[in-house]
Amino acid sequence: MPHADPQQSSPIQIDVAIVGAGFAGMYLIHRLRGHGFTVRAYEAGSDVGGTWFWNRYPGCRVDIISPEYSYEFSEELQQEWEWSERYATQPELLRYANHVADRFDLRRDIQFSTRVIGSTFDEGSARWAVTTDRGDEVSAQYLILATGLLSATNLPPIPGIDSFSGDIYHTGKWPQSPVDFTGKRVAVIGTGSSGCQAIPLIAEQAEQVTVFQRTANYLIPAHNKPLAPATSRAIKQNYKEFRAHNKTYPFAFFFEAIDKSALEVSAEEREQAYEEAWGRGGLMFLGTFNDLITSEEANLTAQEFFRNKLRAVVKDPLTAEQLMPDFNLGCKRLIVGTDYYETYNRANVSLVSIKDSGIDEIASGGIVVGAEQYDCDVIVLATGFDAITGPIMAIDITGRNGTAIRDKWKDGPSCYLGLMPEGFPNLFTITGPGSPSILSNVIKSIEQHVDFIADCISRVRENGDEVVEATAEAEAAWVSHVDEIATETVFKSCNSWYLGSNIPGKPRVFTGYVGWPEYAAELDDIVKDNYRGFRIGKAGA
Ligand code: NA7
Repeated sequence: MPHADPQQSSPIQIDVAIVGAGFAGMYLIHRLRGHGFTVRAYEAGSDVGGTWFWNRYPGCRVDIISPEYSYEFSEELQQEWEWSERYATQPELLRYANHVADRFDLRRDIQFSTRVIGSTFDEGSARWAVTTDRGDEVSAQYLILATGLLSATNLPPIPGIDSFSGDIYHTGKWPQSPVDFTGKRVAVIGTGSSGCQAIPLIAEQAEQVTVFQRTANYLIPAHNKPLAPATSRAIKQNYKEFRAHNKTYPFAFFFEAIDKSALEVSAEEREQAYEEAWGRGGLMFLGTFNDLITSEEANLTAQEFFRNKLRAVVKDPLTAEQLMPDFNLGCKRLIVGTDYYETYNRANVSLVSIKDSGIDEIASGGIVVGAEQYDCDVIVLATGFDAITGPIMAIDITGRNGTAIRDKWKDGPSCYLGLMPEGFPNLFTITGPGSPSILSNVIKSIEQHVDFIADCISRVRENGDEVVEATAEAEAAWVSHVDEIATETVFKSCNSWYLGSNIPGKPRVFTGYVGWPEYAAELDDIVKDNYRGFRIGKAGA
């Protein structure tokens, strides 16, 4: 199989340059090699795994059931790998990534500890000139951004942060060796999924934990448990059907909604349905009724049930009130967690609501809110990510007519199908803005995009063409279609990283496509329609 030769003189000539060696980059290498393309991936980390390489904070787990959150491109792989728990931990997911890299001999086409810093499209040759922070110069026909949804960490610009005398860790860039909190006073800023997963475990070790919460979120119990061998065997006997079936659901994972409105049943029936969903746990809680994401009135019934659950767990009434979210359930991604609310019943854990005040500053010895300083030895920033577009905008990418992606997207990202921004020929984004990505089992979305791209560029090559690019009309129509669908849901009714509104100054644009099966059908139609919305031709034409 042809592969890129790193000994070649500069610039290295390859068919496809890939940015990132997480789950998307890894499958790209495998799939494109299979089509005879020369590929090379550039990865900032020192090994494979992407999100699961960097997020090593205590308690880090996936929120989709493990046998679903995995590749299906190789039957042998899915038969031989054994998941040990319902929701895999980060170490297990990283072992899986390493296993895949070894099994398919992926590392020979990955350059680690290398960050792509710039890329310019040459209109004459229709090739991308790619540069890295290690001085590499690469010429590639295609540039594929497998940069991940949650890889650019959000470091909040809190005044005085550099003057803190203790250690500061961001959950998304956690040290490779475990952090010992024994005897420490720990401040945690942020109560999204990362903070809520980490806090219970940090609290077990630390002397004291103070949690700084700007927005209370909804956490649904995971009810995590070992994956029974019989369950695993049953799935493996019919893996193909299991995968196909799960992709018929709106987010491409098993999500059986009761096909009734929350408003059409009696109060008793509703309560019972919520109890059962709570007992099952996980993201599926949002599917207890078929209109929780489309009707605010229906959503209110789920909120009320949730609040009662919370009051029953958290003993201190003021803390319980502060932990109550005040927006539609599911508007921000639900958190799937274990023992989070129970942790506030511990004597060494306290909650500081900074909803109205924010944090004034970080001093050398602690965190200052109003007139009060909360002393601490360690700060954990669980402050999330500049999602989806952050890692793309961090690269100096210049397309046709010298247009920079940073300029094109300054008022919000526009991208045809979440796969290709117009004006950037031969450049693809995996799970880019406007695709189901953030609202899906992302491994299914990755495989879908990689397969689409591999088939598309093979077709370009077979026809003797050199360029594929999105048309401006197709992109504009797609962007408004994505927004139209989102407007019919509760997803735009709060501030979330789905909308970019967690990052100061970022344009507020909904970046997900609601409805995986409809999106999949659209991609199929587009291919049948001879790549409708794309222009395919010769370089320079
Ligand atoms: P999230 O979900 O974006 O959570 C970040 C948290 O940090 C959230 O509570 C934020 O409050 C808070 N935050 C961010 N900036 C600040 C400042 N400046 N001051 C105080 N608090 C702040 O990121 P996660 O890493 O937890 O999870 C990301 C996804 O990973 C998650 O949805 C799962 O899909 C897996 P805010 O809500 O913005 O008011």
